[in-house]
Amino acid sequence: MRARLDTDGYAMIRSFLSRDDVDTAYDFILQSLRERLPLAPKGPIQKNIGLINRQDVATAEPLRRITEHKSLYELLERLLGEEVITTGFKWLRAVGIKEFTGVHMDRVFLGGSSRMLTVWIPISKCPTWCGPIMVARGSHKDPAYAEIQRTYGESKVGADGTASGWLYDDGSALARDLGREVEWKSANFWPGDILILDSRVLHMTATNVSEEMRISCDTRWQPRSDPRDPKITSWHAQPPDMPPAC
Ligand SMILES: O=C(O)CCC(=O)C(=O)O
Repeated sequence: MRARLDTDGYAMIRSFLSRDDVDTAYDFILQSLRERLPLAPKGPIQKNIGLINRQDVATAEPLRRITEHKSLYELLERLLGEEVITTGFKWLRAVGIKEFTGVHMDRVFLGGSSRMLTVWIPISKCPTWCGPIMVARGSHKDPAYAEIQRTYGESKVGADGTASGWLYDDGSALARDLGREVEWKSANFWPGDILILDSRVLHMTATNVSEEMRISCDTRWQPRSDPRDPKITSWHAQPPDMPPAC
């Protein structure tokens, strides 16, 4: 998996998290949204849902059970070779119809550790028509991207990554400016799958052309001993195992 991340800039693992836990988180999110928004009883179709501002939902127990699952700490620890921490803040997104995320790399949004990794967690079903992540394979280290890495990759952008800080809105602009094809990789994602991303790999999402919200959560991980981005005040380490009950 380390070799895969190094070569491609991403690695996907199918059915890594418990499907039941992810479905429970999905139901909890829907219920929380319904309390504030007049959603249709089935498959709500909306724009600007604003879930990214609901840290009360993003950090609630049903979400933390997946976004900070023990198995994720263990995986990241093995990938990074030492004890890891994750941001208390979670980028929980409900992406409405015709919405998408533009081309960007995570490094410009979150500085600190150069070894930071993202774990993207689809919470709703996310086949290609619901707007899953697309990764420009190898863009974190391929010399063809050196200029972008030197300029955009070294910049710091402010906000939350819902629109500002994108290199392009339109993914085809990347190939045009590079003057060569971009190997965009994507997949149909299902609850339980995860995608790990290098902080320098360019990625975006497809447009959600379905009639349902695409719900997913981006989580960020780094070695505990590395510098931390001061924008994030709360970091979580793996809680110690509880002793078995008597
Ligand atoms: O889910 C999205 O719309 C964007 C996710 C993303 O770009 C990330 O996790 O870095």
